[in-house]
Formats: sequence, C-alpha cells, structure tokens
Amino acid sequence: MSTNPPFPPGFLWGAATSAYQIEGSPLADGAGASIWHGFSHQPGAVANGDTGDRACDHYRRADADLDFMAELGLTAYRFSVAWGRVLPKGTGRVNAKGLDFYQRLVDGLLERGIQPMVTLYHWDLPEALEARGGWRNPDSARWFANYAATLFDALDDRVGLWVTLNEPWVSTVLGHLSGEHAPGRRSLSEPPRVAHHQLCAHGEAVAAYRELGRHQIGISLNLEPQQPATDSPQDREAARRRHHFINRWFLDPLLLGHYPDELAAIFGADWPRFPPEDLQRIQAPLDFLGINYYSRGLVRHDPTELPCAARRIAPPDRPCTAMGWEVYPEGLTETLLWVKQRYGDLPLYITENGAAFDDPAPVGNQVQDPERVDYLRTHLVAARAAIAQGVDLRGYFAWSLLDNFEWAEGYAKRFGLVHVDHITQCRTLKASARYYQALISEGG
Ligand code: IFM
Repeated sequence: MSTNPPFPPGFLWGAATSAYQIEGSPLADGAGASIWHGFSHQPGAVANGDTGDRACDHYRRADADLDFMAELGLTAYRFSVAWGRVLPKGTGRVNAKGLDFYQRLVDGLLERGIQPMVTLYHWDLPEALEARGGWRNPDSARWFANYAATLFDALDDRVGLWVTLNEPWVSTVLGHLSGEHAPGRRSLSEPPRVAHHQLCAHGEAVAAYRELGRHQIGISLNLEPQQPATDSPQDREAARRRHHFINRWFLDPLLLGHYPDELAAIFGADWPRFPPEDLQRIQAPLDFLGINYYSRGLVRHDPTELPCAARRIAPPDRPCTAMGWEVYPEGLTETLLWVKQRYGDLPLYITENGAAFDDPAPVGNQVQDPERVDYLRTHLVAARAAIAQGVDLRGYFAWSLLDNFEWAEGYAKRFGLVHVDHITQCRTLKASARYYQALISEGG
C-alpha cells in the first residue's frame, strides 16, 4: 500500500477528447472543412481509409455523452473546439450554429456539475487557412488570436480553464516533417517556422485573454523523458538531442523566453533567426501548464533519422501498448519533477494520459480491459508520488473518454474508457471506466 498523501482538495478528475476525433458531421450546419477532413480523404493517408466523417457521432449525441460523463462522476471534461465550425473560413464571419453547439455543450457540462476545460486548437486548421499557407504563414498568429477572442467573448463567462494549443510539437513534426499527419508535408526547413508561428499564436491568444478573460489559460505539451537504449556515448548523445527536440523546443521559449541553443545545432542551416520581440510575446505568463504523458523515449543513435539522428525504439521485454509505446509510469513522476525543477512552481494539469489496447468486444454490456485499469492505476500512483515531492498538480484528464479516431491509425486503436461500436455507435463502459468511477467517488 502506498504511503503517499491523497490528492489535494479540489483536484480535478477529468477525461479528454478532441473535436475531429469524436464529433463526426464535419461539414454540418455550415462548418468549413479542416485540414484533417481533406487529409483523411486522401487515399492511403489513414489506416483502413478511415475518416472523421462519423467518428463517434458526438456532434449529434452530445447529450447522451454528457450523461456518460455524469455517470462516471467526472468533475472536469477537456474538449476542443473545431475552428472551422465557428469560423468556416478561419477568419471573418462567425457561424452561429457552430458556436451554438459549444454553447450547449458547456451548458450541459455545468448543469451536471462538470467543469469545462476548452482547447482552442487540436490540429484541425480550417482548410481555407491552409490554402493561405497555414502555420507557415506568419499571419497565422493573428488569425488564431482573432478566433480565440471570438470564443473568449462567447464562453469565458462559463469556462474557467482554457488551453491554447494541444501538442504543437506533434502538429509541427508529424504534420510538416514526417507528413504522417495533416497537412501531410515533408520538409526539414518548414518545422522551425511552423513551431514558431504556433508559439506566436499562443502568445497573442494569451494577450487577448488578458484583455477579455477572467479565468485561467495555459497550453498542453507532450513531454516524455528520453533515455539511451544502451550505454554507448552515441546513444547517450542521441537521447540528449531528442530531449531538447521534444521536451525543450516549446517549453524553453514559453517559460524562459528563448529557444534551446541545441536546436540550432540540430536543424543546422534550417534554423532561422527569430525576432526577439516574438520571443517576448511567446513568454506571456501562463496560469498553468498542461502535460500530456504517455511513455518514455528509449533512444538509439541513427544518422538516417532526421533532424536529430536519433530513433525511438520499442524496448525489448517491456510491456507496450497497442501503439507500441512502452508502459513506463515512473516517467510521469520524472517528467513532473523535471518541469518543476527546470521551470519553477507552475500549476500543472495532466491534460492527457492513457493507453490503447486491443480490447475485446463487449460481452453482456461489459468490456474487460485489465491492462488499461493497470495503466491508469500505476500512472495515478506516479502522479501522487510527484505531488508528495511538492509538484503543484491540480488535475488529471484520462485520454480518452471514448474510443475515437486515432489520427493516422484511424479507428483501429482504442484509447477510450467507454467502448464505442463504430458501426452502431453503441457505447459500453469498460472496466477501466468503472475503476475510474470508483476512484473518483472515493476522492482518488
Ligand atoms: O489521440 C491523441 C491525441 O489527439 C493527442 N495526444 C495523444 C493521443 C494519443 O495518440
């Protein structure tokens, strides 16, 4: 039995989702298409040819899903807004019907005593903006801040927690370097600018929030400790490079006001000189930091794997999820402590943590997913260990509420607490949902 103290009073017990992954009906009620709509319709872009056209049909079943959240006893729910539902062209005219969907969602949460945490951008840039250069265009910062202001105006009277961007590292690297995600670009020179413009967009949105908003705003980043696969100096160096690339690329400018010098070495001639006034905007004080934690990186030196010459490998003889990611709960404690030690005492939320497993089909209204129960349990123990060592952790959001559209993997990978039959749309609470429900009811 653990001797760590319990979770602090007011700790948020949440689950998270994102718009394109669950909503379906991507063009309904006047919404403008997103880059993920276009990308997923390209042959071969997504496993099995899956698209978000139906997803979990949440756009039409939100009320029923709200009831599931209430049944689980969630005290918070993190969802994202589809930019193109609110501004079909990305800028300009507001689509009242799209905005209304989120108004009703927020009201439905509050009626059930669930606090909304709203993410403004979870990778679904309007296609109309991609046609204008997307995140490669420096104007994207202004586009985003105007969109953010529309939502602050409409919802800040009821929304207490805002997240500007979700995992900008992923949308930069998978979207513009490896091409595995929308908009499917493969370039070594674009990512530094794409990342910088997303950071400027974040900074401008925070500035807009300080004028218009009354609550709290932060950003969610994917973080993972990087460890060498062997003791060789080459692998140790590779792990260090990957650490700068993944963990410091966004955090250093956000919290220290400059990029790590190592990035210039990693990107070489592709690393631009950025205006100092941009870095000032990016460093706008945050109310909290959201951490998305899944695994660690076990790293091998590999000169073919650019830009870091480092490859993440699947560890032999260690449990892995269906994504091939090692189950490594101690990395969550390490990550939380590293953030505290390097960047100081910022309030933190775990805005995503969870695992895909090949769950069995429901039998008699039950889905047995013991590996996910264990994953949640061990990661919550790891979170509690960090709290015991002084980390100001304010909440935990399981990824994900529902089995959903796992980007390039389509529907094959299931992360949900709630099983979704993607043909009938029938929902079934998994054993992990029951576990989480019991845990919440006992205050953790
Ligand atoms: O499904 C994603 C989510 O959209 C962002 N964070 C990681 C999850 C699992 O891959």
